[in-house]
Amino acid sequence: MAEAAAEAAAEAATKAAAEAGSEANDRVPVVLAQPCHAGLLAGWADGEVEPLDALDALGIRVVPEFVTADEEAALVECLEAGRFTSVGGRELQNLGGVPPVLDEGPGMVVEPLPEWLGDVVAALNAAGLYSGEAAVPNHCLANRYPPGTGIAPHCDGPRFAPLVADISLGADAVMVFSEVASREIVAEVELPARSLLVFARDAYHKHKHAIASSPTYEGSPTRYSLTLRRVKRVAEAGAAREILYTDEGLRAARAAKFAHLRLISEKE
Ligand SMILES: O=C(O)CCC(=O)C(=O)O
Repeated sequence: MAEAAAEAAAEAATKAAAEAGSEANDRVPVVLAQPCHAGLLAGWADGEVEPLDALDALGIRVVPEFVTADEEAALVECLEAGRFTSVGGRELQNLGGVPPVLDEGPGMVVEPLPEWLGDVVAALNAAGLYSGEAAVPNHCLANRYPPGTGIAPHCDGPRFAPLVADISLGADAVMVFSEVASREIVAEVELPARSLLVFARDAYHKHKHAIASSPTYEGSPTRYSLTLRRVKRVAEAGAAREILYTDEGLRAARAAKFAHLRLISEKE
């Protein structure tokens, strides 16, 4: 009897933990070709290479056709196999865990990124984007923008290592960067479908970024984006067990999830 109760409690804990974190989606890896991108971004994140232009000097670069049309379709299929949560207008999936909102607490309970995303991270690594483990992404926010939605100006802030890789899928968009202090728009960056945007340095620390609402004409394509970042504060294994398997931990994880969703919805 006690065993059955313990089993039921464990099952409930596992279910609640899954709801508190990202959605399981065990699609096979999407294999990326793009050998021409190998080494393309080596030293870029640290500002060690000569900037190509003013945008690059700010810490913003776009790599067109980072994925092929076939790879784009396969990635969208993987996303559509997962469950999106609606936040304001935009819809999202947290892959890799739910980033902590508050400064206190044990940090993100890390879940493995889905297998289908593995080659995307490998491709970013092969492009030379990451100079050390401290920047390698452990989290991916997948956004889906139904017609008429976008994301309001915001900074990604200190929760993440200051290096963002953002892959656009399905439709083009424009990302607007504005100075935090003056609110002056400094760049309107075209993000064609299949491109990779990377931003770091001043673009990360001193600027907000936003995506204007997507078009609403009949048949307008849905845009998706994969935003890959490193969550800095992660729970140690012991703390993670406590979060996942105690009532108090689960309550805290749920509260953190709602706080995270509230923070995100403020960007609408
Ligand atoms: O959709 C995008 O390309 C940007 C998403 C974004 O800014 C975010 O998720 O913080």
